[in-house]
Amino acid sequence: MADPYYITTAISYPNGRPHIGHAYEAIATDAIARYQRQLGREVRFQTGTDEHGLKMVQEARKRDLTPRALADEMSGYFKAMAEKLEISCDRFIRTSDADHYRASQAIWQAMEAAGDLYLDRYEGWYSVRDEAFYDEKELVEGEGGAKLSPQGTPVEWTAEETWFFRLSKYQQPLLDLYAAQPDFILPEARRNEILRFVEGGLSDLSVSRTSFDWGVPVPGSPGHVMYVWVDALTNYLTGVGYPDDVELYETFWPAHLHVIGKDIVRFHAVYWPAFLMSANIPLPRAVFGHGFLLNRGEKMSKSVGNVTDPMELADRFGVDALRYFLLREVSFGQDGSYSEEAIVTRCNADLANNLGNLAQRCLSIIAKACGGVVPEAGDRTEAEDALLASVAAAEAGMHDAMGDLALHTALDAIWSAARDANQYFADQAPWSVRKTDPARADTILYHAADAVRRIAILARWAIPNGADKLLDLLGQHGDARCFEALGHPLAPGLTLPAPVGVFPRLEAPVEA
Ligand code: ME8
Repeated sequence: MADPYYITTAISYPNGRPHIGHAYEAIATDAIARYQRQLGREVRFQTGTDEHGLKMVQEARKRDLTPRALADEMSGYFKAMAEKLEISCDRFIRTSDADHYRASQAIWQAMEAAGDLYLDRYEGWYSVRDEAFYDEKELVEGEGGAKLSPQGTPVEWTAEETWFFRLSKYQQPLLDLYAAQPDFILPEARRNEILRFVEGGLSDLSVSRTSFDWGVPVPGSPGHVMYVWVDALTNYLTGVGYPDDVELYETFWPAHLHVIGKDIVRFHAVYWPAFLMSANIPLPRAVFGHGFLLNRGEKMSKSVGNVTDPMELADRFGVDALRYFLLREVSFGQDGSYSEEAIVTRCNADLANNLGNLAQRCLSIIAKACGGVVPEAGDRTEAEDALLASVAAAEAGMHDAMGDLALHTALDAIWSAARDANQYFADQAPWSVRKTDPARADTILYHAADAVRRIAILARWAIPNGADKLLDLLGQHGDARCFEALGHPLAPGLTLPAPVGVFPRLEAPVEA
């Protein structure tokens, strides 16, 4: 396999259980990783947990646990979620892993060797919730005159001796980077925010802490642990063997895409490339800041009590339904809203009534009327030509959309062919044609089955379970599930297993 591709999610803070925003990011990134695999690329996909920092220390204290015990427990939930949601990661990294300490210390030493780290006293505002330092000018006023970060989180005054990173030195190199690589920050709106921020000037960044010890020790500086974002961002390098596994590193670094949420674009598009420039490490090709998921249009928060457990949704509606809904309904890059009713409506329309119904009807007739063997196709009529053209247009539309990371548009293109295939089947009515012209009925059944096969291959990166079940029912294995297989027709004469329903109808939630 050639053409390596490295993609990552952000790593989540395991200071609580995963919520649907975490699930969304993992699903979207997984969809892109699977798409790239179906193209035949050698993909490496990493996700995991970000376990150091003050936020973890404080939450552990509240629960009377050590930070490590808290991380062990909660990281387990994130791992279980990844498994349940069919997240096809090659590594689930924990920043408490030993090789991650090694990588973080190596990048630190490289930045130090470049003359970019110096010891000084830090005095300024810190938000534990964001694990971020803010300039006075960035703060906003909250209720009762309280000072809040631009994200609306509380800030506290901190004063301690820390190591500083010469971020100010990288203002111009960063602006040059954004100009030379307009696709470095995606989508465009996020790029503009970052441009404005960097053009406004960059202060040096405090990159170590002495007031707690839950972090990666700063090499040669007892009492200092690294600022959590220095080690967190380095996870992307750890996962490809930096600094020891040269072969893995050279195969996959620089990363093709870091998928993250819109609230942490600054860390990925400013700090991260600056650290890498300093350490003389090539930069990732792109950072995509997706939108936030809102519960019925409202921000999720523990106090409002509308934080949804993604595992419950997956149990209730099925993994494919949850994945399909999130990928189809949210414009990738923008905020999106979800509700149980919306999941039911969307999935019943597109999965149960459309693709699932077509597959079920077509395969049952093949089972009954053709002895479960894919029939021979006779001469094509205009109807078959139109169906084939619709599926070919879906394929082209999907690739175009995926080139722009417009996952929702890619699915829309595929489902336009699914609608056409359903219409074809209803119009051609093979069950009634069979009575007068069995050869023509065979042709219709063949083309309907081939359309299902093609649509399942096209949609497999989004709904891996259901698509694979359809492809099982169509006798398609292994390589026959990659996009390359779209270049070949379905083989007549293939004996198929007994058909079963693939996408169950979902029940609407009962009003409380
Ligand atoms: O930020 N909708 O961790 P995190 C969509 N550890 N995405 C959401 C979301 C929502 N409602 N809420 C959060 C961190 N996210 C750091 C990252 S990376 C080196 C370190 C996204 O657990 C969020 O934007 O707060 C981020 O990309 C990811 O979930 C983890 O968030």
